[in-house]
Amino acid sequence: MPDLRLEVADAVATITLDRPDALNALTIALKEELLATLETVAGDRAVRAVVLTGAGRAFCAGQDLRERLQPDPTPLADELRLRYNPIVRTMRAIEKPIVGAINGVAAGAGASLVFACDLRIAAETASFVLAFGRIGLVPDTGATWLLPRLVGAARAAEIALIGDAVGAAAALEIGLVNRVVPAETLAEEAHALAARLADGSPRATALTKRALDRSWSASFDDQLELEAELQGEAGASADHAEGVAAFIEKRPPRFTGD
Ligand code: T3D
Repeated sequence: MPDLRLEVADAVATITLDRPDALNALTIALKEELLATLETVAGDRAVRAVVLTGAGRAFCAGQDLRERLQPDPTPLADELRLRYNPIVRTMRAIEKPIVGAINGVAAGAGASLVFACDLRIAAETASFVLAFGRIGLVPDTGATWLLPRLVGAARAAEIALIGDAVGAAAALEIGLVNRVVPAETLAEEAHALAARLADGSPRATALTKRALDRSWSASFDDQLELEAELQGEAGASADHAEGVAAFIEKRPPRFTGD
């Protein structure tokens, strides 16, 4: 897989978009590799958390605009349905937390990939730009749904309609990212955060991710019922029994995901 790297260590899969000369812009090949890698990671019980990052000075500059100038490009709507939407759907459906490690600029669909992560940790040098308007396009790949939920309607409108880049410090202030760290320590800190998530009960983490996602379109009563259902499932797991035993025995739990 030439445009993407996958490394697994400490139950953390790190996926690195690896086209640094083009700021990791998304070609058809890279989108297909990313989706296939997410699916592989989803099915690998040895992986309990994921880090998504970029090689070089950018996280991802969105659609590769040079590729779109090739003869007979896929119509935009089809490209979204065929390749972009399945990526962000998989990111939200995958039963493992995804930490975005934003090492530089995230633009267009690159920003959408960031929004689709569960947690976001940014280098001080990171920035976010919904570059779509500058090229006469509409924010896509989930951006119009995810961004208002992350930062609120007013800020989302400003970011989407005006299109100015949001720097790392501002992104932290508006809740777009969870943490900002020096660029030199980003990879290490993202890995450490993902490793902490990987230490938790995989079942409980997966169900918590599902509950948080469902809350965005559920009524309070629906959510109460969902919590009861998911708690029934979590409560019947070996991980719950292990968590309680570890607490009583004053030792760290050893979760298996069962
Ligand atoms: O299929 C569909 O089209 C529908 C889906 C659309 C989803 C989208 O993502 S649409 C939005 C596409 N992305 C953009 O419009 C962003 C374009 N890039 C930029 O605005 C700027 O490059 C950045 C703000 C991201 C960074 O600026 P800067 O000054 O740090 O870097 P640069 O000099 O502009 O770029 C460095 C190189 O990367 C340069 O190549 P060169 O001249 O050194 O050979 C540049 O052409 C290349 N590059 C940057 N972005 C893209 C790209 N090449 C292809 N596609 C890109 N998106």
